[in-house]
Amino acid sequence: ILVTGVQTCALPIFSLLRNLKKDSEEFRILMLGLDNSGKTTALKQLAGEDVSHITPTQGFNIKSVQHSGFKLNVWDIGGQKHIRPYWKNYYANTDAIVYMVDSADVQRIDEAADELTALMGEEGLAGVPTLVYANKQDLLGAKTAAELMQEMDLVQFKDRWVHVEACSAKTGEGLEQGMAKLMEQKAEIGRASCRERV
Ligand code: G3D
Repeated sequence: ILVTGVQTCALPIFSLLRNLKKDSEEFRILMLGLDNSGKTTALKQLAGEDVSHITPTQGFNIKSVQHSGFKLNVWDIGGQKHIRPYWKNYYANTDAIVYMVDSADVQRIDEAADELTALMGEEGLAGVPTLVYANKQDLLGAKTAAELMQEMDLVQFKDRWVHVEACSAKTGEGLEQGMAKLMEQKAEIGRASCRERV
């Protein structure tokens, strides 16, 4: 049998993870990080979309995308002090924070850490599970996940689950593993709250 015209098409990561979440629920993620950390590249891998089709919110530079029951709001953190008060409008009902770090940009690790600490202090985001992507692992000199954990002092956040996953948004490696851990964590919280109610 001759099969023609078959295209191998990689499934977007959210499609693969769809079974890990309850069908009826929307899973709302805030993806943040310094400019150039790789958010747009990761977004493309996760949602499988051509990023040119993701419409930035006017004036805010916030990109939103919905896919397979996941909703992602993505923006650069750092600078933009005058519009920060408006960010709160996007915090509501956040299920998870994904924080992107350029592990190869050693000059800006402190800045990335400071911004994350400020974010973790936001009242509306208290206790929200946080996945930190140690991105750009394909680059020489990139800090490992363990190094970032230590240098960004990520163990200081006692009020929530924080996990660092090494990845390359460029190749896609590590992205799915990180998201799967986040979903498992969410499921675990769900089971625990069910047990409390019984
Ligand atoms: P941002 O949305 O956080 O600002 P982008 O970041 O996704 O626009 O990425 C910024 C630059 O980093 C892009 O390069 C992008 O290709 C690159 N990049 C993102 N992730 C990775 C990665 O895992 N490895 C490598 N090597 N590069 C990555 P350009 O040259 O287009 O500006």
